[in-house]
Amino acid sequence: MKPTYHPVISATGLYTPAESISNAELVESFNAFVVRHNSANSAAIEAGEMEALQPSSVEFIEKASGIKARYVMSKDSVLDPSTMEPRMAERGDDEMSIMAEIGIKAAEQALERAGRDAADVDAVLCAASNMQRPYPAMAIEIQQGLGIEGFAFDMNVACSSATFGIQTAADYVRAGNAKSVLVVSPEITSGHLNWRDRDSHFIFGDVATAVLVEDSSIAPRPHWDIVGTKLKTVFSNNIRNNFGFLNRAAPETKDAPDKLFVQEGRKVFKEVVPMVSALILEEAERLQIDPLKLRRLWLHQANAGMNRLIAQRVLGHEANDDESPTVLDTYGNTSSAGSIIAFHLNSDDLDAGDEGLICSFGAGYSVGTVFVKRHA
Ligand code: CO8
Repeated sequence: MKPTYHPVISATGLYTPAESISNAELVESFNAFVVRHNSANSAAIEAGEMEALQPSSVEFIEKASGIKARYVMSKDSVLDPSTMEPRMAERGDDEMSIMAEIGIKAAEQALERAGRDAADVDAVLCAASNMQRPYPAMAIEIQQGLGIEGFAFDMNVACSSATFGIQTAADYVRAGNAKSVLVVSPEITSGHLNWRDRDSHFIFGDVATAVLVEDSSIAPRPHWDIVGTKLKTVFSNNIRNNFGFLNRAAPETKDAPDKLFVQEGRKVFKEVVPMVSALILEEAERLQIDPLKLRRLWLHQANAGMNRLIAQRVLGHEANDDESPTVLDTYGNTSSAGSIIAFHLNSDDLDAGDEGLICSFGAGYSVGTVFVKRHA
């Protein structure tokens, strides 16, 4: 008889950078940059040839997004008004790269929590918004750092990278091609955020997460059954970054705003909320899960208002913190890692049989749902 396999989440891991930036610190630095910029360009501004930059505000940031702070890998250079970007010393080819380093830290925690020896893992997926180089794959460096045999590759679906990674890992398990797969999401978003852009300078933070997806036959107890996964993409220019290897040498590339993260935040908000809620409800129906009975939602952490609306449409009432926990206030938007951090920090208290949903959404557009059930 053909064997059947059941993918589960055995454990998760989290790496949080040591340094955090509060909204007050961020706004002070941004506003110092605005004063410098406006005074350096005062003649052009007075002549009407250039618009004066406007200051940012802590109140706006908190009200519009729910973000109060974010962790970063390189605080001083991000806050210095003369740099306003992370400055991390380039490492030699014989040293471990920074994305691999933080990814490994998150992965080691997941392995430890699962009681799994790295040598027993079959594959590593590095699923993140940006890779620090095209090749060799970050995933293969992580694989080597952990001492894993088998195979590894990178995948990028922006904020949905981790959930797309979980489905990919689950599919390997279902097909019998792997029994233990690590999905690692090192998100150094500070490197592609435009810290000089008032509309978005407050959004992102750095972190790394790891999810160990395994066949139930080898999984530790308790674990999380993966009841069903669903992915969807619809092309949109509303979240975009044009930086790439084809324009790296162009003189206008440096400091060009379109070579960093840009978005039409309002349009994203309006278009993504219905798309995500509809996908969740359709998938719940297909899986014969009553959405009103979902014990907890671990949603992508981009905007508190967006999560409030999505949770309300799914659960049928305004969700409290227990039903839809937020990590946005302390971590900011950590791209694909957000829903995984929320799950990692807020899932141990659930009981056997409780059902919940990990859900991501973001650039592409891309949406990923992972319905899970606590297994004793
Ligand atoms: N301080 C004070 N005032 C401000 C500021 C500021 N910093 N910024 C804007 N304002 C002003 C504006 O000028 C505007 O003024 P007016 O009304 O006079 O024109 C007013 O505030 C309102 O501005 P907005 O319309 O922009 O404000 P919103 O209420 O729409 O809030 C948000 C802005 C928070 C960006 C909101 O639209 C939002 O969160 N939208 C959803 C965004 C989202 O989910 N994006 C997903 C992106 S993540 C992703 O997919 C991963 C991508 C890859 C990772 C990249 C890593 C860097």
